[in-house]
Amino acid sequence: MPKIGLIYPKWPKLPEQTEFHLPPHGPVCLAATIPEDYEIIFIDENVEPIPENIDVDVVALSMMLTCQIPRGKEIAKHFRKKGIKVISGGIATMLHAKEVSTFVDSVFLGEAEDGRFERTLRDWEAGKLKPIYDYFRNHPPIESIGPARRDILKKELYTYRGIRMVDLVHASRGCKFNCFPCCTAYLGGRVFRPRPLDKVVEEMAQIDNNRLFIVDNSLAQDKKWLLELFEAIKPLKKKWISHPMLDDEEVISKAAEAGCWYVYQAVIDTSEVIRDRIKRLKDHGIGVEAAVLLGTDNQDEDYIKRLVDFLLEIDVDMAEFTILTPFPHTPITAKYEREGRILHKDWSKYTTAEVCFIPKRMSPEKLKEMYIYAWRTFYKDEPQELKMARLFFKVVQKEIQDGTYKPARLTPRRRWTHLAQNQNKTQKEEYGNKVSISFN
Ligand code: B12
Ligand code: SF4
Repeated sequence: MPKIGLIYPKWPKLPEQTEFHLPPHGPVCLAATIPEDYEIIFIDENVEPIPENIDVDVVALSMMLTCQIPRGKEIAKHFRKKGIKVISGGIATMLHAKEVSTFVDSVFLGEAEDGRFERTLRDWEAGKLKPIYDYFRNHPPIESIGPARRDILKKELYTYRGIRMVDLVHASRGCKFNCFPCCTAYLGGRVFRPRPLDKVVEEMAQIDNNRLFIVDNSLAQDKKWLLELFEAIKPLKKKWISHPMLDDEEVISKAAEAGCWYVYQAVIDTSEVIRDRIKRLKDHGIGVEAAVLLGTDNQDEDYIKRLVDFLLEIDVDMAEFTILTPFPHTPITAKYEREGRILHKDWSKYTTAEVCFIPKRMSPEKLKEMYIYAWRTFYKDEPQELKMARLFFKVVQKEIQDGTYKPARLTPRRRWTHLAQNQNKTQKEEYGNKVSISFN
């Protein structure tokens, strides 16, 4: 039986954010497309080191973020030196296809379903692996997306304070919008592709976790479909979080009934529109984590201060501040390139915690200072852990109400102590010599 090493390279978390890890979704979906006659050895480097003696016949490298590229390159180099072929795929592979093709044996562009990755592996078995498998924007039929293979995850590694985090699932792919900082339009060609609802319900029902993250790009694309989705998943009594949702009274009310626990909501300004939108969500008992992008051309130092005051005023449950980053294939990058405002292409710094472009109304240093200011000021009176605990309490209350609450089974103390001790360490400090692959 061939052994495939499915590897998800480490990426730096936002240093200001409480560190926890969600199960990677791309790899578990990819795993569902790997033929049954393969043994899958899955390593998510964010939660465990690549074992020194890892024994695999072929490597599938899965990269979602630009900042995973440098580490992916090291990993590929390591395996290729041993004569093991490396096939790379995932969002960051598509965004950096040319560069990735210089350090792996084969780049796979696009989605893996409908037998596409299986055929790639059969080519490898026959010694006929091609340098490129190009399915970019040539999407497989949406019905071919099967349930993700969550059995490859070591569940005890995805906990926070001993409590299991959310499991990830998606009900649609693609996004019809084309927002300035986002590459989804490039990846998907602005096509919204909902999955058949019976398949979504079946997959959600199978997940042995009551708490889910519906990771669809946007739940604001099709009102009719949203209402059908919520109706279909309501009987499961799952509790879920999501990216932004359509600001519509009926949609929000049905989402709450269907178990919506909290949503990420982009907060771009201090307008009444945003204030009302957040109030609407909160009125329905839905928590709000504000996703706040810092460094847009309309922002100066005072604007950011006002934005933080506004978030405190409207009492969002949590806030995630990120620095606008010129990721490849986004509308904003095309503009900044034209204007000569990109500072560098050191992908390891494309984490959204670093300034990689010249802001319009501040120096890069000032923007970084304001980013730190935003995190510190927002969490000054009530630390992040406490706000997280409050949000968690919301889901517990909802579960108690509908009888789905199960007291948490804590992970073994030894493991938790290890995680707690290593919370803010870099991978090198944390894993040290336990990792066979050297860090340059
Ligand atoms: C879900 C998601 C997240 C989740 C990730 C959860 C997880 N553990 O997986 C969370 C919320 C944590 C997250 C965080 C961030 N995200 Co995000 N996220 C997404 C999102 C919406 C969907 C990704 C996804 O799961 N898709 C569904 C899966 C099934 O698709 P897939 O990964 O493409 O996998 C398929 C194929 O690619 C293929 N495949 C995958 N791997 C491999 C490997 C091989 C070998 C092969 C053959 C095939 C293959 O098989 C799969 C099935 O077909 C994307 C947008 C998008 N359109 O994709 C943004 C996206 C990836 N995120 C993005 C960003 C910027 C971020 C942040 C850095 C900033 C932010 N706040 O948004 C943060 C991280 C901050 C930090 N440093 O801590 C950017 C990436 C930009 C970049 N170039 O780096 C994206 C593209 C959105 C955007 N704004 O443009 N994100
Ligand atoms: S930011 Fe969200 S809504 Fe906008 S294009 Fe990207 S995925 Fe779609």
